[in-house]
Amino acid sequence: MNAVLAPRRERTTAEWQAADAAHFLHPFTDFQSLAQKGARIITRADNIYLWDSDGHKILDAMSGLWCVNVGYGQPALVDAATRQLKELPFYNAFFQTATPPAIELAELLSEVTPPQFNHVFFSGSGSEGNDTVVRMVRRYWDLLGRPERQVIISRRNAYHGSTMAGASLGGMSAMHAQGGLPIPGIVHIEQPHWFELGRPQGLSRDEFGRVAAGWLEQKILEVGPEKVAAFIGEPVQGAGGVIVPPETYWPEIQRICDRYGILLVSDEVICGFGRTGHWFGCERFGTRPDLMTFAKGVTSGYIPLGGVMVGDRVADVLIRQGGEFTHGYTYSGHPVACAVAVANIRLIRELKLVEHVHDDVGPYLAGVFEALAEHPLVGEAQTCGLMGALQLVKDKASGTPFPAELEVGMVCRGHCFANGLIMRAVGDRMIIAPPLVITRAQIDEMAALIRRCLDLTLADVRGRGWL
Ligand code: PXG
Repeated sequence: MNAVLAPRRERTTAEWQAADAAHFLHPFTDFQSLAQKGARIITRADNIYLWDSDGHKILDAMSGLWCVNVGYGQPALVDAATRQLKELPFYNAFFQTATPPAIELAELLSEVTPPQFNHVFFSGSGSEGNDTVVRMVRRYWDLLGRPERQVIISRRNAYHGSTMAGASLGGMSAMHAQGGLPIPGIVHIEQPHWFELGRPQGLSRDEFGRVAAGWLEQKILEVGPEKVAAFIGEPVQGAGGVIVPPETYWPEIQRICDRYGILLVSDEVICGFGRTGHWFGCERFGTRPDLMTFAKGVTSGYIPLGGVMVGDRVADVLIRQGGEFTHGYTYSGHPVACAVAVANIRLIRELKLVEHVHDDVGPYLAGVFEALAEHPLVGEAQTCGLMGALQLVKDKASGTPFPAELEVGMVCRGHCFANGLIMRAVGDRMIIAPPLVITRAQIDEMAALIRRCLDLTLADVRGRGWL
């Protein structure tokens, strides 16, 4: 047989783990501790379930990494990729060329995004998309003769990616501590996290939303309004722990951006493509962003693709006054990735997944989480569309957290893994974002697993004398 086409050699889990530890540096991983434990090897998937190399079935309540919106095993996406790979596996979009899938996707994206978006700049990932945002925002103000407008305001505990610009925009202190970040011209304000910041002060959610948005205005005045280029935020902070902001927050942020004429950038890498029960998170919260970063759900993660939707305000300046924008990636508009994205968006439409989340499973999940909020370990339960968070606390009545060093979230996550559920821990916040195709019956199945793992965590925490 042709060696290139030889089937993958079957190996035991231990063999995979040994080869993995010997050669593969994983992202966001303590290499030594992984080598000791051995990686979990995922070998196949279908719908909302994964199987590992020992044959265990796992309910994937994280959609891979917030991305498999249409669920695993959708033949339409596989066929789109196969067809495009055969017809034209690659050509670039530099030097005044284009390919049909990239043009089709650009057209389709302007249909499904809010009306101000009629242009797109493609990248290979969300991080690259946010690098493009930084370059484009500064280019915009340069072209308008305002080069001093350089500063981009973001938020603590935001996640905007892992490149130099993405990690700088993000507000993760552990990331800033490595590599001399943030890069110049990026500053942060506090996040709109009511449970952590508003509740202890006795503020209602709505009062706190206005206070938290006010921090943006304070920062603009501190930096000098003539120096501020843009504000960037995730509609709901995802990696930060599914922090659903108060309803008063985003309208006030929009008002402040308008007042000072600064660009509003919505990072929709997680919230886009139906996650919140709307096509995009900005529609859920009523903002009119000038730029919108996307990735993940655009292809349901079947193949890497990201980009930036460019609103008319910015596109008009870039196109009419622009000249060459000296920026782009080899894979900007990759034909196979774009063909998969086109199929994915058509499938989201055909299956009416946005409506499914908005009218059916989103409200159903909210009810299920309300019930889980009764659990003695849960201090707060929040959902938005098909995202959910359970804040684990030591004392339910007062909302007192566990000491961080106990890592109670990790204890709970361990029980989830052992019980066939992938749910993430961000500190002591347990989070989920299941595929949008999930049914009510599957939500019940997930909720039963979550409840069992909360009970096991409670017993564990009591057993260790932490309660
Ligand atoms: N913006 C947001 C809002 C994201 O969530 C990125 C940008 C970067 O996208 P790329 O494609 O470059 O990874 C993300 C990515 C987690 C986790 O632990 C979340 C992400 C990535 C890795 C881990 O929740 N989000």
